[in-house]
Amino acid sequence: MSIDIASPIKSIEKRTLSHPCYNCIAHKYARMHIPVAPKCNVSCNFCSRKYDCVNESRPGVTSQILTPEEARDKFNIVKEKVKNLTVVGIAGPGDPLANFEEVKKSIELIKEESPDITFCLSTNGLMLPFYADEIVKLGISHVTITINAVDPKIGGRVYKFINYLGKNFSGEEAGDIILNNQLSGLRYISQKGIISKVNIVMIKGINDTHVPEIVKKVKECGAYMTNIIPLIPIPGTVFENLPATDEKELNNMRKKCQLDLKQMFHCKQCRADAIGTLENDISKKFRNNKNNYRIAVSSKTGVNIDQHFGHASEFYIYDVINGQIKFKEKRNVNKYCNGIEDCEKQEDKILDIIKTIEDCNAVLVLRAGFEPANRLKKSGIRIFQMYDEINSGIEKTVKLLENN
Ligand code: CLF
Ligand code: SF4
Repeated sequence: MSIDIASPIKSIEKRTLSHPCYNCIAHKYARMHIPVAPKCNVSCNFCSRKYDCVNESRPGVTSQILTPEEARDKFNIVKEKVKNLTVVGIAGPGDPLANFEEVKKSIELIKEESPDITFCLSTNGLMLPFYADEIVKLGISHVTITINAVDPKIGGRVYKFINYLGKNFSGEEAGDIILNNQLSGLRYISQKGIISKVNIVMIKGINDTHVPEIVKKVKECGAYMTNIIPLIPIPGTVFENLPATDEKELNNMRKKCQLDLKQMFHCKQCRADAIGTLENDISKKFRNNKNNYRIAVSSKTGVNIDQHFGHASEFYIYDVINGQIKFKEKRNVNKYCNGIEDCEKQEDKILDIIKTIEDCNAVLVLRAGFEPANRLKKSGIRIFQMYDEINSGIEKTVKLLENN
């Protein structure tokens, strides 16, 4: 059975030949990522959700989220300027299948403008069996699935948790659920003629010796190639203290696995808004300077930034999306600063607070002690001490974050 991609236009073989990731000699062609997928349905132990999905992107990078209409408009601008553009990819900043409505709409809108363009998508695979038919119908010809283990026990060490059909799972149970869906999804789309690549994050002490087994298994399920990528530890994540994957060991592993299946050696771990050839990213030219941020505010009433960090029993969480400040929610925490007798427990309580706001880029407080400020910094959360009205404080903070 083969995929029906508005056929007379381009065969799947031609699309693969002009896809710069699937074919290393197609380096003269450009791809464009549209960052329309902010949410994720799993929590990988190497991921900080302040940034783009690390399963496909470079760690520590944040892309500006677009609506489907904005993605279409940006595509039209890029298409005009980048004549060698062959591929539109969706690789985050979260998981495309956790944002399927936005992904679907974006593809439909872009297809109306340019029916000949190749569509590519990268997912953690949890929801692949649910959306596989829609993916085929939309004419997405190339799909990447990140599979970091084919043993649920090992998978259970890679994910902090997965959110599956509204429920959180962790450990081996999570590893089992996601693996079943990844492999059945991979088998299904491969049978339908989609060309699939499997990304594997090589993590020392977790799955490094297991990588050849993953490659063999995904080959059996129909994968066209694998892309073994390095772990780059990010501060504030469970794997922050693991070593970065050694480049030599990585290349040796790729060479070893090449005997079983085609390997990618030229991946750039690019941004969720990357544009251009793999060698020359020109996304900066097409980006406005506004990034997206999540900011926690310590406030007594929700009007002013007027609460000491240690006295906060709740934080007001705001998202700044494309420069617009939006209130998201209130989050409760245990106070840690109850008096001198509680001092020995402070350590844990600071950790509780940090966990409550770990997905935030910054926290705004009236004052904070040296110890919590230090711990927040280590977790990658910037702390700003000020007395101000909340919106005004956030605006000032965003300026500081943009300039830094
Ligand atoms: Fe993008 Fe990924 Fe498609 Fe390529 S990237 S969704 S397959 S169009 Fe390419 Fe970038 Fe490596 Fe990805 S270099 S991170 S492999
Ligand atoms: Fe992060 Fe990507 Fe894993 Fe989601 S799938 S937790 S965005 S690395």
